[in-house]
Amino acid sequence: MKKNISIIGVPMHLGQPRPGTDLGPDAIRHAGVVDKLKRLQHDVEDLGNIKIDSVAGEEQREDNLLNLQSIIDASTILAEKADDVVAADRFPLLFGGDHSMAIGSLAGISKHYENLGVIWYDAHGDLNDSATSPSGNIHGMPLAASLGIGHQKLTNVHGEQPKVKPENLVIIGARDLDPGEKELIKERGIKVYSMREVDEFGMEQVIQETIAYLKDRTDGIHLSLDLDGLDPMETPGVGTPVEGGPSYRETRHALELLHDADVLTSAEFVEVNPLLDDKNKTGIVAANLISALFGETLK
Ligand code: HAR
Ligand code: MN
Ligand code: MN
Ligand code: MN
Repeated sequence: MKKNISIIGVPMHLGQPRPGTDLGPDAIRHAGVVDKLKRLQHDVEDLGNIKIDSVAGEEQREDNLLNLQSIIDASTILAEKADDVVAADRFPLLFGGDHSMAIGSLAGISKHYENLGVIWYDAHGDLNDSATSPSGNIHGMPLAASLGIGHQKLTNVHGEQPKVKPENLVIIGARDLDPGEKELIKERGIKVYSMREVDEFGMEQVIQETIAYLKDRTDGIHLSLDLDGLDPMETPGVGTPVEGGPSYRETRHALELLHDADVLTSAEFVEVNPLLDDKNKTGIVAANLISALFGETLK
């Protein structure tokens, strides 16, 4: 199916302390993704990168939250942009940038859905708040914030309501959850396919079950794919690698299945850090995964 895709680059780096994720969107572009999508017959517009402050000098930290105010400012701008893209009936495709950007993307996109489904493909749960976070890094908190949990400034971006309901969420590939995140998952009944389950059932079944689960209860589905969800042997350009993840092949197959089901209404590819990468391996993997999601087949 031909899609009208609007790319938004989000050079977000404020959600964690390592420099380089601000270069992520351009690293994905340099892997040729726009041409690939055009060759697949999609209508593609690249809106460029949103403007994000570089924090010079003293680190801002408030209530165990690194760069809180700068992240709110960037998230507000991103939410408006993403909202506009959905309002124009186009498919938002976001390139990141650290995962704190999902606060803004989900806030903007969810405005248009009563029950937005979310597939969170990640080694991490990103379900911390300032009390449970071991780091104070907001890239470990976007999913909690989107559920309405955490600092009010984070949960109130682009509207006070929770952006996502816990029953509309599926986490895939988790293998590094903090104690508070595990508690929250139990308490809210969040569906998680940890690596244990991915290994046990296989990616094919995990994705088919995910689609079946979300299809009936949601009116749109957003994919948030953290490149650290994959095994770091294949995506070394990430700030918080965790061994024992799914391969590029398994992940690519997951995205091929999502393409065939034609259920996604928005997507983001995040945590690409070219300064930690090896010859843009991670940017290239991201571009290839995006191509698979939009119908490229390897035959
Ligand atoms: N759970 C840890 C924390 O909150 C590490 C989070 C790492 N986050 C990301 N996004 N890379 O998934 O600090
Ligand atoms: Mn460039
Ligand atoms: Mn993440
Ligand atoms: Mn992660």
